[in-house]
Amino acid sequence: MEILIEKSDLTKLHVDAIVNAANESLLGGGGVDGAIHRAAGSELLQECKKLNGCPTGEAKITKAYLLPAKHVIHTVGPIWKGGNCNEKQLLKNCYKNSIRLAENLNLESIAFPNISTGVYGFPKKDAAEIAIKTIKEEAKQLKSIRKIIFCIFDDENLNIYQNLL
Ligand code: AR6
Repeated sequence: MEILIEKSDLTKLHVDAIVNAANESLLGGGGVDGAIHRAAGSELLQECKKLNGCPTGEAKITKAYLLPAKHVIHTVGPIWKGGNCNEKQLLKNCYKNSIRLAENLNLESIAFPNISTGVYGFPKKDAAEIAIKTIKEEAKQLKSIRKIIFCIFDDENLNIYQNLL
């Protein structure tokens, strides 16, 4: 079992599943969500329309179409509202539910973006601590997943993850 940090674009990774930091509509948006939909092509949106959205903290899976990954796991991070609206637990749920979904489908590799740390404004260090702690806890129970990548896009998150891992 490997847990890795990789500074790259999530849409370029050859893994069984990439995780999308989506919104509750699952109908696309900016940031990594926009990049994933652009790279996957319009069939991804067609499949997402059939999912009837996704509550914050939960996760749903689709095919990945034109992406090099095999699947996209769409999860919805919390919008940061100051920390008293259950944001930490909801962010934990995103990592937990996404990796369990991948494990239940016998996938072997998964890559996460830094969920909620862009437009949704979650403090980056707190988000990284939650992400790493949750994945390490989950890793103890995993059988099929052999490789977990934290795919990092910006230097601030890269510094934080390098210090924490
Ligand atoms: N590959 C990897 N990481 C990326 C990429 C990429 N191509 N592009 C951005 N990031 P954000 P959120 C990083 O804003 O905060 C969307 O509109 C970025 O540096 O994409 O969860 C959705 O539709 C940041 O660290 O997601 C929602 O409405 C991280 O991805 C809303 O944004 C997350 O930033 C979700 O906000």
